Amino acid sequence: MTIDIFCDVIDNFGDAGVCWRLASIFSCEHGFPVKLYINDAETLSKITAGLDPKKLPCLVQGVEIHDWKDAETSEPSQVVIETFGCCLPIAFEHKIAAARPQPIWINLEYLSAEDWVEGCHSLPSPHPSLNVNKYYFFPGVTKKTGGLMIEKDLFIRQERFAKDRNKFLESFNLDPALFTVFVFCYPGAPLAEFYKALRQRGKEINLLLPKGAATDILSKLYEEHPSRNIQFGVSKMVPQSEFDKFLWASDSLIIRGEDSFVRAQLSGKPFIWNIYPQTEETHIKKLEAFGERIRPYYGESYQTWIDMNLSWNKSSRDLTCCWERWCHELPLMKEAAQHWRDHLVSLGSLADNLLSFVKSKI
Ligand code: TRH
Repeated sequence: MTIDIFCDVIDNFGDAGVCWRLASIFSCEHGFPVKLYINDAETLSKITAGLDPKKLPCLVQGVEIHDWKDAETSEPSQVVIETFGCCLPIAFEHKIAAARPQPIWINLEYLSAEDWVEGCHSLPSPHPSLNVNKYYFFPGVTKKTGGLMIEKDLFIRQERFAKDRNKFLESFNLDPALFTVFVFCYPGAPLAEFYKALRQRGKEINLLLPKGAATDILSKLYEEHPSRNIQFGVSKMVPQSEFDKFLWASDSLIIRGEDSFVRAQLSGKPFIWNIYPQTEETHIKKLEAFGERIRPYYGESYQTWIDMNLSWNKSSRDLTCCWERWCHELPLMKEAAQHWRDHLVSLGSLADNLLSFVKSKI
């Protein structure tokens, strides 16, 4: 099966991150020829080893990476995956409609745990002017959705990493015996409140941080109010294939957006989701909808989970008290996170689910 994936990078790393993960799975696990059309290869190159954004098209891990504009003069593959409703070039849409057999055209949507997703998943949407359907494919956390991207060797790699965990943390000058929190969040997160909570608690803690605006804020807070109980380990950006190591090495995770949020869930570690901010508090509705999905798995620790997550996403909340409860209930939370991970695995991998769907339409 030949596959095209279209990626419009809007901001940050999530758009490129989701597309690259999907492209890699199709290429490396299934051996399919994959073309990735992207409008910002520079961003992709920050999370992909071996990609020179100035030298396109190029082949990386079996994926042909093209500048978006190349699509205007290319023929569609058997499966065309538009991501996040990014709108394909008109000329390319015409070619999809005219091709025989017609390619299967998928729009891979954003992840949301809201109820309406189940009703819309896999529905066709007729093109307004061409004789072709586009199918909506929703990732999700329930049986009636497309599931999440899970590489076949993910848990084997996680298990193997366990013996390297201490060395990994030591490479950032962190003491592996300390409680370690990975912090990958937006600069608008309540970082001052978080830092205050860590100082007030007074227990020794490692913060593992990727370089970026949020880390700069935390570093500045540290300079202004140095605290001996807090150790910083700052990492440069690593290729996506290495990203999970941050999660596996940590005891609690603060993650954001979509892809790191998914990876955190699959790591089976307690996580706090700094959700991508939207207008009219839409993101809070999404956070609460997700909360309702995990509630049965979290049982007694659910209240702490949701209070903590709301604190990270609504600045008016008292974070110090939530953090105290979070640390206290960590063993319960860890057990819950693992049950939730098992549930996600039971849904099957999004790539497999998408292929089954495509086959049913051929
Ligand atoms: O970067 P994000 O905030 O991305 C987004 C975008 O804002 C996007 O517009 C929005 O649509 C989406 O979220 C919901 O967060 P996310 O999704 O977690 O993506 C980060 C990616 O970067 C993920 O694939 C992991 C990767 N990454 C690395 O590969 N190496 C690194 O060192 C780091 C820090 C991240």
